[in-house]
Amino acid sequence: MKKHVLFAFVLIFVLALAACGAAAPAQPSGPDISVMEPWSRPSPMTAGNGAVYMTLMNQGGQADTLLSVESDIAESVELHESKMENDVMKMSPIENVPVPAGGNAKLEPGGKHVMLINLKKELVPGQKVKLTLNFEKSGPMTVEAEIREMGAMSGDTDMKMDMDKKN
Ligand SMILES: [Cu+2]
Repeated sequence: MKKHVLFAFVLIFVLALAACGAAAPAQPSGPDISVMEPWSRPSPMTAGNGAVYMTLMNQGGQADTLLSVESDIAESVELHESKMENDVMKMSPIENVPVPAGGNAKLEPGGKHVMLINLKKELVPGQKVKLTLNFEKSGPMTVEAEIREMGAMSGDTDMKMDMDKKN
């Protein structure tokens, strides 16, 4: 009889623990990053280099920052931004890409992009480029960017529309 009572106590204890676990509050709301539609252009765009575009979405309650990108396909990978200067499109390296809480950051033609410097392999349409994105808070995230045929790009029209709006 005593053993039964003890067993009952242990059982209640275990059940209580399980209930606590289930009722524990969710993780504190940090950044919640998802990488939407990463894609690249076939090479050669500019000799030996390539560009990758994507949208970084943050559905979390805290901002995050894309600090760097790594890929085996190129000797080095940089974050760049293109800007029009005296009617000439120029691009320069940027430190990072901030992703606001509950917002997004767009990497797109004519704007910010991931620059693949000195490609080791050709970027062939239909194939994919593996990239590791390093975020300040979310840590590393691996994505595969689809290499899209030049003719099949809807991005170009969007870019022109965006640029018209700014003028
Ligand atoms: Cu660039």
